[in-house]
Amino acid sequence: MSQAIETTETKTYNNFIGGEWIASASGEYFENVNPADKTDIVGRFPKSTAEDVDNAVAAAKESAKRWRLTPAPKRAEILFSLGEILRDNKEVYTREMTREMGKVLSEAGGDVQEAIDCTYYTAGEGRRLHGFTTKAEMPNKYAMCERQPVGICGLITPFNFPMAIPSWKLIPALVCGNTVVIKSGEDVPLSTINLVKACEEAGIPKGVVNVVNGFSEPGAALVNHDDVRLISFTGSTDTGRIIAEKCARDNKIVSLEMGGKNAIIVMDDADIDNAVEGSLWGAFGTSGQRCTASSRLIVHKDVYAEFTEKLVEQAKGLKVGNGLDDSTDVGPVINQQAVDKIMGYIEIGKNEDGATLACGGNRLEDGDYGKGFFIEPTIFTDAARDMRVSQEEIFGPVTTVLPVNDLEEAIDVANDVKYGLSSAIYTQDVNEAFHATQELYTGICYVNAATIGAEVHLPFGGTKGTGNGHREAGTQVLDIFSEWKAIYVDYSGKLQKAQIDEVEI
Ligand code: UN1
Repeated sequence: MSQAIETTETKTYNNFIGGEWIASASGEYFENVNPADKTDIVGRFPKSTAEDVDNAVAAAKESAKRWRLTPAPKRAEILFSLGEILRDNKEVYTREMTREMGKVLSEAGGDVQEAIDCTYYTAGEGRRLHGFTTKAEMPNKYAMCERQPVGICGLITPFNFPMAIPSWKLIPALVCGNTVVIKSGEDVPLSTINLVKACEEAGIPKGVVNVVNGFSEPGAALVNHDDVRLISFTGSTDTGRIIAEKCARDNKIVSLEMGGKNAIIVMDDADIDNAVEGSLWGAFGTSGQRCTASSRLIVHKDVYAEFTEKLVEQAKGLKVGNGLDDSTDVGPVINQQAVDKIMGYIEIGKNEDGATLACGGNRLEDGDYGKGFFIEPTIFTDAARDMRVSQEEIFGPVTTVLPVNDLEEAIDVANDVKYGLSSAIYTQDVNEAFHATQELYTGICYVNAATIGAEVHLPFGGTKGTGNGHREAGTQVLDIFSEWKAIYVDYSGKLQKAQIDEVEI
């Protein structure tokens, strides 16, 4: 395992409010630590308060009219410049992301690429933002529909996709003509700051994009702020529920992306090597810290032994280490709290009647591993559907293998969780594949691929406990960040009463 970056002087970063980089009103800072090496301090970031949020919202309010009245194609032009800046700095952002978040360099590069893709794709909407026209009931009357911005948007982002997820929220919010306050993920503030610095450089006017860093205080202040019209949140189901309740009381628009317990079904006719490779990638990529992670592998009994043997053997060969080292397959998890939660679930799995710990199960602490938060790729085999490790989101490098007798049972097991983000099936049978895509009740479904790796031009989100019915990405995200306005133009020059007047034909 390579040494982490040498710590020279620790850099201090600030909030971005009204176009200025300023300290928190608290005057306090917190340290952002490299999860692969706790001695490596990535930077000091403002520990923001409700007062900082007030200032950021005031700045967003001040700039709202100017940005709303900027023609959407012009907003898009600025966003295309932003895309270029992100593309030009991809390498720097990638390394800084791995250093603060831990995921391996190739995956951090993918995260930045997802932000670039999102920016280019969504900027294009500035020249579409399609509405529609239709026929009015009355003669000499015109009817049409268009999107209008919602106002000030509060964006609360998680640690696992430090640039992609902020971009999924920020770019559509901006193209629709809203102004925003972002509360960055406390473990990964630098990637948000990099994104926002790029916004500044691209020429987005002062006050349109604001960032406050810190913990729950600024997050709660944003949710509670009277001038914030919309909250877009990605994170845990527990926090999401609290946010949703608060937003309901205040009549705010709220969009939630929360947990997952995503299943891959492996059928008896599947290409087993392909299924094993996909399962390893889906379960242990990003150390399992994806909402889309393949945390359940539902395997037909006729190929169960072969699949499980290959899976376990290859999982044992994965190299855990610092994500900055090119030979690493699986990086650290994000922090001590994550270690405690994941190790807690591993204990639960070990004690659950019937499940077998087939590999992994340990925190790695020898030598350089002791400096970070490393957990071995862990597989429980012979699991039953109702076990806690088969039901609850672990958000770490842990997956569960469940044997089934046929496709119907596999689909039933796959759907039998409270979440519904992503699902997958490996099979060579086109009938089975299509049947599964219809019956798996998730927002995303893959055939002969793992549950991870969604692309930005398709809708992203889940059913049941994963969300509240919204979809990010694609054009569907525009329904979060804009509201419809129906416009009627009566050019008859007289009073015409819809639903009441008889129309002569
Ligand atoms: C998440 O884990 O919240 O589909 C986002 C994927 C990525 C995004 C994951 N494109 O796995």
